[in-house]
Amino acid sequence: MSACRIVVLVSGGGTNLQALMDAAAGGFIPGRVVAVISNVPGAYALERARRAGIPAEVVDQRDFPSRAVFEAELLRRVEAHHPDVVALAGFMRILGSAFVTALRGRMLNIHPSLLPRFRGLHTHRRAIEAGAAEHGASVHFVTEELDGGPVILQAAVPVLPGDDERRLAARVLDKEHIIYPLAVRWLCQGRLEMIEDGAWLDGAPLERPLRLERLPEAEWAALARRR
Ligand code: NHR
Ligand code: GAR
Repeated sequence: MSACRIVVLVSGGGTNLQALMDAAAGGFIPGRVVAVISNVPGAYALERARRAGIPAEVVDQRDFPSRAVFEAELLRRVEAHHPDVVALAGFMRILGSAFVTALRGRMLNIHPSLLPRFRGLHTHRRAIEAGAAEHGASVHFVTEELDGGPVILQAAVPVLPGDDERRLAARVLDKEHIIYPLAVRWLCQGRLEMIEDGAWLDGAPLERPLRLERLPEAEWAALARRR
């Protein structure tokens, strides 16, 4: 896929969106972000898209009578851009089966925990409360099961003495900005697939999620060449 078309769904600040746009603009991801769609009207991510000259759209759930009608419209708007990849980047609405089925194998999410630990919301607080020594982020294929799709790539950070939610979240976010562009690159390169309910890379099933810390030299070399 030489010019992979990427649609990014957002709800918030959009630092992961920024990482994806930068990675595509710099050639690390062989493709481009063709649209950014937010379910939250004032999201700063929309401003980031406009500054990059990328169409920014809002589909506000409050304008629709039900979740199903909202999702049908969101899907229509996503499909209008003919995406090869749909990236959830701080997207805060749970998506139903029609949406997920239509984009099966093409949709990724970045989740701020070492899945399968801490699915759902408030992951940093829950990691601190649980006394976890290690926390992190995961990129996974989106399936009907919330934060339950096959995990592709993870990065770990230590939980340090005196950490509060904000400090821990910032440490995790730095890793998100590395692993999300890398996973999107693989999907755009045609190296990453979801087969049945598993993630495959380079024609082999991932028996367990890859870890940034333990990636092969070639992947580190590609990361080092980024501008
Ligand atoms: N949809 C499906 N089907 N599967 C997944 O894996 C999804 C998904 C939609 C979003 C992101 C996820 C995360 O990374 C994500 C993964 C929102 C909630 C949530 O509870 C939970 C997990 C995630 C996103 N949302 C509330 C809802 O009722 C609203 C919360 C709010 O607006 O603040 O949709 O963490
Ligand atoms: C990120 O930490 C992302 O993993 C998380 O929200 C943050 C969004 O930051 N996602 C979720 O919690 C999804 N429920 P960003 O808008 O700056 O990319």
